[in-house]
Amino acid sequence: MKKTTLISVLSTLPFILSCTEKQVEAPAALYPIPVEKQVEWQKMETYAFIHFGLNTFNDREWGYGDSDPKTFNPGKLDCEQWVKTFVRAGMKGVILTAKHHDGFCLWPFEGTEYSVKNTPWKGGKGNVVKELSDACRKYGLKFGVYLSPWDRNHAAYGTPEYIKYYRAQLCDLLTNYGDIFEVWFDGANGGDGWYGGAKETRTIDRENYYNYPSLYALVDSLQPGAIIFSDGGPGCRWVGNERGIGGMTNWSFLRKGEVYAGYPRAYELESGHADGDQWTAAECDVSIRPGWFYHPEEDGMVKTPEQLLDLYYKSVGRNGTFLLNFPVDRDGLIHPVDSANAAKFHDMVCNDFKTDLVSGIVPKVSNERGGAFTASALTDDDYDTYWATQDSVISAEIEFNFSEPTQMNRLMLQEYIPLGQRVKAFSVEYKQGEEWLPIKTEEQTTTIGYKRLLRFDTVKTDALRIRITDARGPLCLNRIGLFFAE
Ligand code: FUL
Repeated sequence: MKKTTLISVLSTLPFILSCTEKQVEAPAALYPIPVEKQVEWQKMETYAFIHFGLNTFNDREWGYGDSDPKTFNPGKLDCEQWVKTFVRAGMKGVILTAKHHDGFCLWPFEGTEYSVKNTPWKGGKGNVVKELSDACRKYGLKFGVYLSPWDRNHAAYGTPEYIKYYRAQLCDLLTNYGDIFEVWFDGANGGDGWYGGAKETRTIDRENYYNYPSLYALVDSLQPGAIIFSDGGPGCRWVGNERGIGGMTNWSFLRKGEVYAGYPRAYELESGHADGDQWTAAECDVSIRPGWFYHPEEDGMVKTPEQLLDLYYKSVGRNGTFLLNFPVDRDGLIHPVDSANAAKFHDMVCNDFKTDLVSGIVPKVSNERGGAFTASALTDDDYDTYWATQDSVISAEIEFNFSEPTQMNRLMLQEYIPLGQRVKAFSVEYKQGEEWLPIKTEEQTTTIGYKRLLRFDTVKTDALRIRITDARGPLCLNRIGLFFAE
């Protein structure tokens, strides 16, 4: 070798060395991906809904818009009691029906007489939106509002004038009550109503009447941190049923611009659109009683802690959030049965996930990207560390071995969603002797997303493996937990 060649080889050595030492790059994001506030919203997992208003006092679900405001008189109203109930139930926020379809406002909105200001409650000086938002701040809960687009009281409903009124209400709510984490645009719209005494049926063009894009822009400008809920998002979507149940296959995507309020194929919302180009995860709403509003005859029909736990697995456990409604009663309180059941439900969740059998255990994986993206990230407590495969690898096995036969019946899987949702199919097996047998579960093991929880028949085994068999791209999982719920 000539001397000059040797010198040039030697001079490139440091470069070659620094290349091999170079940090392994993270997998590229796989679109669509959530914005940061959507990830934070999904981490809330469970939050409460409140339906309260004139309907409460008139035994209605959908007030016609003509109930007398004088009937609204919650003698013991105490928003701190509501909020303490939610904190005790492990919930992270609450969304209030500031105005339901009957048009009655729980705050003294200037543009109408149909509000708390014309009720006997606190001599007309009360404001439920203020009291609840204050209580939320005091106890560390997030606060959100439901403002029904449909208004069966307003004389101008159906005309452009009503849209001005509606925007003014939204502005008021989003300006004067601190941070709002979610704004709820209900899908029920148009039909018969009192409408200032006209008592008629008014149909609107559901897709265009409200000019939703401009309403969403208004929300974004006033509350940039808020998630916008509607049947089709954009922030989060309705799950397509009011039973609180997400699809076993649940993509956090929708095809942009396709779903609107009253979308005829609502069943698609349970699973989302696998080929969607907009990140819009599912929110699973359900009431703790049959009705959304309080009816005394439903006092004996409150969902049991066991039923709520089942719904938790079918919502949060299927890549959704769980929005549980509490119908505040005529005293202005959450009924004791409802709060007791919600608290017990939370205890049951905590109990099911009390001891993570694989915490800190590093599983054996069939592929690893290297660098920071190692298998140890699967069982640490850091949300933002994750195991990833090499770019060309879209299936893998993850195996846990135990030093002695161990009982288990719950599995938790989490994909690192800031980089997208990827997994399409997986299976779970446990070892018996030399054989691998499938766990017995009623769940289809398809998507994972933010969180997937599997309940399966108890096994006692010294090894469990998860086989991810198909995905949209290289795998990125940040958490696996394994539990034994007694
Ligand atoms: C529906 C409404 O019509 C119900 O009254 C309730 O508010 C529920 C959450 O959404 O669309």
